[in-house]
Amino acid sequence: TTMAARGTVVFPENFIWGAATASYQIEGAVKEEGRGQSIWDTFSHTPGKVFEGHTGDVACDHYHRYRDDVALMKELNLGAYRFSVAWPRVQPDGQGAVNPAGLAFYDRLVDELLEHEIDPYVTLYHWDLPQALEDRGGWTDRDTAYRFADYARAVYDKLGDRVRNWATLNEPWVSAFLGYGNGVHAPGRTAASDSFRASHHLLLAHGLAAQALRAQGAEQIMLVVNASPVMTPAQVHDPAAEASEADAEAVRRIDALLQGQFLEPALRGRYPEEVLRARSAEGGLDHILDGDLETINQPIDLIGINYYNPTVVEAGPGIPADAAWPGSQDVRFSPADAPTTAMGWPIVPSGLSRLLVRLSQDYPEVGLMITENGAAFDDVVVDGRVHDPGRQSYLEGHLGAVHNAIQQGADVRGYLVWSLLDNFEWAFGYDKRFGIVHVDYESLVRTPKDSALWYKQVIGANGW
Ligand code: GBH
Repeated sequence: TTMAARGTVVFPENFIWGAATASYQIEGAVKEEGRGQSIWDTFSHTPGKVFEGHTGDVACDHYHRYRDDVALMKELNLGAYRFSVAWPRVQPDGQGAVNPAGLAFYDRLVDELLEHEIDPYVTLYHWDLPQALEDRGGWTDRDTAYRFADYARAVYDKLGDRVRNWATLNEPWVSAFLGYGNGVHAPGRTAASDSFRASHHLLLAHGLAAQALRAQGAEQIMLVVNASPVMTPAQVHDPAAEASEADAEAVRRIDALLQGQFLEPALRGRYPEEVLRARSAEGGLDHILDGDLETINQPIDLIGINYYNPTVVEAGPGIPADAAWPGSQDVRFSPADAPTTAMGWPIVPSGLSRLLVRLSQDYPEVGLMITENGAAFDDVVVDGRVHDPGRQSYLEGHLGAVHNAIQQGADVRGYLVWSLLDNFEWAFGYDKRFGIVHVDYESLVRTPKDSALWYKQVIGANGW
């Protein structure tokens, strides 16, 4: 039963409330029921790549505990749950016959969610590429995009009768530029030209998969991006602060590389000028074939927004170019004047309002969905309770920012907190905890944190 909020922050009637996770970060069971190896298995088992050699071998053991986890979601009032499908469970080598046992897991999970009246949001790719495909070039190889569309079709064949919401890729910027640019993520390759090739082939994969999903009858299709408003240091607290022409140019260029590079091809069928220029300087444009932009530009219904913090830049020499940002040679990435989370990321809720208002203006034909927002903090565990005031205030601030954006006219349909559970935080292993539910990695016991109990109330009241 839903009670209207008594306070001032009341969300629209059909606002969707939920939480998100990703396969490699929570499932474990990496060798079970025919699952093939992914690039993250290889990477996490390579010494020196992940904090203290942590791997996803066991993670939260969600593969075996999904029933309890769904019950927990229900207890927390969640109306939606975003999870990802591990491609190597479905196709151990990334192509060819499907592995029925692997697909059956997601089949059971979807049924369990629906029985609890929780709407599933399926992400087809959250970074666990089959290693066999990486061995043939991974995302730098054009063929991977076609293999992805086949895989998307196979997953839809199994789940499409019950799943309405489909995301193709999670954060293609991260896959391309951390995976093939600075090498902080799997597969750990480090060439600017490879990162741009990967980025284009990821987009092609998105377009081909969106086409396939639509043809099979998918109701809502989305692309999920790590969107971040780009601004100068002065604009963090004053959006109207003047910027020099050089600073404004740095802002435009990073904005184009971060989100224009993905949203413009997907929604407008073109690459921003800044991106074409950077690509020309780093390996050329020969991997962009005639017709690709038409394929990439498929009608979609929603943009999924993963927001954590703003990106603060100014023009400036003297900072060595980060390999994650080819094309940013004369841009300085600056700290924001703001408190930070345990990741060292600045806490700037107003950045989320600004981002949502702008994206809704730029792309009025699609809705927006917050597919991830949340924070890592050092929680305090006492007598069976987990106190996380930092996370609760982060969530309250950012939900307030979402509400504010909606009042300014942004078409925001829902909010999924990252993350349901503490989990394998990629290169940081289990050292950083993003969950609203604490996981004891020895006993694997789950304990809702104070922030989860607060979130449950907010959902129940549709605000506060
Ligand atoms: C999301 O990505 C992921 O989807 C999720 O799996 C993950 O657990 C969660 O966030 C928390 O990290 O300028 O090169 O230093 C994170 C998005 C984008 C955040 C890049 C860090 C810094 C890039 N990330 N950003 S860089």
